[in-house]
Amino acid sequence: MTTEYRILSQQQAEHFLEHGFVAIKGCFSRDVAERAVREMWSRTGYDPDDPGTWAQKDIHMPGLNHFAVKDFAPRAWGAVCDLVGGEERVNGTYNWSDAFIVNLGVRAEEPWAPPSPASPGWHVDGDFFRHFLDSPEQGLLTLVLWTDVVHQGGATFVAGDSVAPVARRLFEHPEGLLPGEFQTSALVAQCREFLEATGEAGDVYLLHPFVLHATAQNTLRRPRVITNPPVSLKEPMRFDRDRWEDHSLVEQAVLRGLGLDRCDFRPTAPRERVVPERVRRQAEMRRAEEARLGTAHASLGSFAAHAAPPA
Ligand SMILES: O=C(O)CCC(=O)C(=O)O
Ligand SMILES: [Fe+2]
Repeated sequence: MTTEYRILSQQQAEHFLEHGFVAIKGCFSRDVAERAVREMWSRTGYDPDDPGTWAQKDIHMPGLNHFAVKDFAPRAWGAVCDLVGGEERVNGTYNWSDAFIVNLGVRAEEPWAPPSPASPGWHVDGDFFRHFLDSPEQGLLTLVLWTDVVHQGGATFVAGDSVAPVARRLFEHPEGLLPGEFQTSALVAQCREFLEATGEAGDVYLLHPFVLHATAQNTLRRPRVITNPPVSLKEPMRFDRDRWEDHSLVEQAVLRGLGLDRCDFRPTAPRERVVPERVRRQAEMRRAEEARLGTAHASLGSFAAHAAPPA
């Protein structure tokens, strides 16, 4: 029995189960992306034409403006619903923001090395909660591309076959794992499928929340801008639904990774929020941006109002 999806083809659904992600092309226009990137530059205070001013190479900006994906990028929204098992499973309004992650030349001085278990920084997203196999806080990992992103130009490193080892680790730890407790080196050592998440401004990668990924080298020093807004689920995932097809694609991928048809998972410790160091750092960055931009700050985010998805 096959499920009808709003946006995804059967092939894309199968690709997600097999490789941990789908890429949805052209979710918003290049014009809107360019406006967003102009705002990013004015917030940094760097001169886009003078790399000598790019003091920091890996910038994680605070989100100042939030906007509904449903309006801004309807096809991305439809695909998110397809992956998590329907709109009714999404918690609240799914928003994106201008919390830009900018790679201006990470490890540019080192010779290029393709993604491999030896690359530094492999992690799963979700630095703000204790992770269980069924956690609802990070329903999907999303990479929104605001610039063109090219080979050797800071395209996020992705381990496409990492869902299974991460699922097994979480299955073996019903008490949950804090963000630093995954021991990702041992997990990524089990992976063989490494790729760079390249694409064009306006493309969106939707990845399984268990996909290991890492900040990439940008030996080209070509400015690369993305965001990574999580999707939050209303309820924890379930792996014991009455019919197989009632499981979302994300849940099906977990069961596939575990080699099980169903599983009655119960956390043995309470769900827990964690306040990451990132929150304090970003509050500080926000104050620095405000001091530099003054009232101009208030008018940022207008790019979102100009969204007109390409035909
Ligand atoms: O900059 C990137 O490509 C990845 C960033 C990332 O994975 C994160 O901030 O969680
Ligand atoms: Fe990440």
